[in-house]
Amino acid sequence: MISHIPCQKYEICGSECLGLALEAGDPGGGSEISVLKGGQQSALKPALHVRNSRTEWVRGALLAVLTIVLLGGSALQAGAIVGTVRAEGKAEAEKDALCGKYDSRQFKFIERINYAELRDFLVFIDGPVGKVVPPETPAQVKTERITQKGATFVPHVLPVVVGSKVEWPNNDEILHNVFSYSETHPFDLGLYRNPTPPKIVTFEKPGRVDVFCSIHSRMSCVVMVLENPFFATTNEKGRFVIENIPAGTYKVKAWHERLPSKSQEIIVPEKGEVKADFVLGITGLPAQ
Ligand SMILES: [Cu+2]
Repeated sequence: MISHIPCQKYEICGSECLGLALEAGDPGGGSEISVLKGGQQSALKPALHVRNSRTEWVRGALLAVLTIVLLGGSALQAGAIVGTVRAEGKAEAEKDALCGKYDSRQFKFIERINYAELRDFLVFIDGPVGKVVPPETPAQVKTERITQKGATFVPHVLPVVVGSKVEWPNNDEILHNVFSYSETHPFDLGLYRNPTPPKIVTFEKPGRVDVFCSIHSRMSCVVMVLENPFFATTNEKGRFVIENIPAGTYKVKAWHERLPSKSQEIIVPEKGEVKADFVLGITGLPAQ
């Protein structure tokens, strides 16, 4: 049932409002408004709002202009960096393999790096950018036991903004001892297994933090503590996207834990995206 109710009487609308049509007991959408009707409280839903049309039009136009300025303004000031990162080994190194040097029993089981399959690249803007607000929810580095490969930290590379908390749950039934002797943030969580209260480390200084387990040789990971939130890890195809970057000129760094980093100066536009591709390898190191 639809009825017209003067708004001022029910103190729902502003002074320009001429009336409010309310539909009682409508099971459809819309938030319910409780009003007193005939001395009883009824659950009513707004179905039609009648206002002074001229005032409404002016108010609507002003709101639209304000919305365009606010949204358009922020969109115009932020761009994105998109691109790829891959690694490349030294071409001469393949000669040994091609000439059968690895066929002997002595070298047969030695694992060589497949540069084409390297993962865990990180791309970030080097240096501070604006005010940093660390996330309230701690990031997590879990331990996951993989059959015949030993315990593993997941993810292997964790980028966080400075001031972030990181939880270190042990999901295995066996003991682990998570520690780092890095200059950036040395810590030792001691021996523990699940269930235990979450072990948490807060990273207050920017830099690289290599983390190990004192029991299992294969267990290692890297926490990269960064000075701004503009970073991204690459996907399985080596692609990355860093979005909502304030327009400006930045030093953008591509990083891998076992290769020298490479930087590019990138001009982020006020709108749209700019491309940046990186190839990392053993280059740029001093010859001995
Ligand atoms: Cu361990």
